[in-house]
Amino acid sequence: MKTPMQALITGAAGFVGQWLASYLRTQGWRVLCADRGPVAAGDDWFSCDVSDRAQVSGLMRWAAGSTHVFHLAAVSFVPHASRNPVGCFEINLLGTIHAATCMKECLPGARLIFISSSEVYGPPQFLPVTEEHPLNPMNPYAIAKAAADQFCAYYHATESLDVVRMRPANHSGPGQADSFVLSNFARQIALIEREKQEPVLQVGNLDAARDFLHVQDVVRGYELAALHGRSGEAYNLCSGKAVSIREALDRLLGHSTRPIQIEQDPSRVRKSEVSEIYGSHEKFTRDTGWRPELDIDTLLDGLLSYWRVNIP
Ligand code: A2R
Repeated sequence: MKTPMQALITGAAGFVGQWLASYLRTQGWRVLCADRGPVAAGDDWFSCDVSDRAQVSGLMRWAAGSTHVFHLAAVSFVPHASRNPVGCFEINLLGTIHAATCMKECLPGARLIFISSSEVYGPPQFLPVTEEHPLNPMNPYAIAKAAADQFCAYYHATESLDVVRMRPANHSGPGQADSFVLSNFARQIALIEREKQEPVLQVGNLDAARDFLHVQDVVRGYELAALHGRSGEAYNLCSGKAVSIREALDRLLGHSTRPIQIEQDPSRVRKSEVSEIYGSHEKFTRDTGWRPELDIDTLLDGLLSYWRVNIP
């Protein structure tokens, strides 16, 4: 009988980590989970702060037999990273260096799937953004991800670490924190429908256009990267289309059961906002066959349904 793949997921208690663990299990993987802080009961969970090398080494030993490490643990929200750049670098950069170097020692031969970010490209010099686009990260989150991404490439070249670097575009879906824009809008609509918020929706910059993916397409992509990605390569994971925040909001409002006004909140407008960005997933599609399957309406419907049942 074929030995099942064994995945170790760091950041497994987070938004994408939970989706990834469930998806991999449905695909027949054995899944081991790690996150910081107290862990869920069960022998498949391990508590580990990735900024502490001794803890990461302990994690890799605990996860003996893993064929793949999906490294998701990170400060994932850009404004939090900007408020605490030291913490961001300790987790997003050092945490990745610890994962890569400890894997070489404790899980030789295993593949690292490092979750980088499309933020590493910065303001686009051309569209769609391909993997050849220069890295020009513009905030501490993106700078730390870019450095970690480059460290993985270096460690592949010098130490033959089997690593695939994923650069996902914005992604969302049920369960995402409401600090992220689409989840935030959907939650506000659900609150308004329950009359727990005045019928006024607070927004930031609506003119920005972004490349959005459904989290289910993302985790399917991560599995394909694990199985078919070429070692050492970086891959964009994106829809290939830009949707303006205004359009996404209009579509969400179209599903609302109440009339809602829009109000701009200056504190929600991000500085040096890139007006439009979208990527090319051609390289990843060529190497793995992945294509996005869930459109923006499916994503928005899922968010609204989620918040309608998950606000207290
Ligand atoms: O911040 P917490 O306590 O919610 O925990 C987060 C965890 N994490 C850590 N785990 C181990 N050691 C650390 N020092 C550490 N710092 C944070 O990583 C959380 O449970 C997880 C990240 O999940 P989310 O914040 O929900 O992010 P999401 O959207 O699942 O993104 C996954 C990956 C990240 O690398 C993003 O930068 C990338 O996809 O877009």
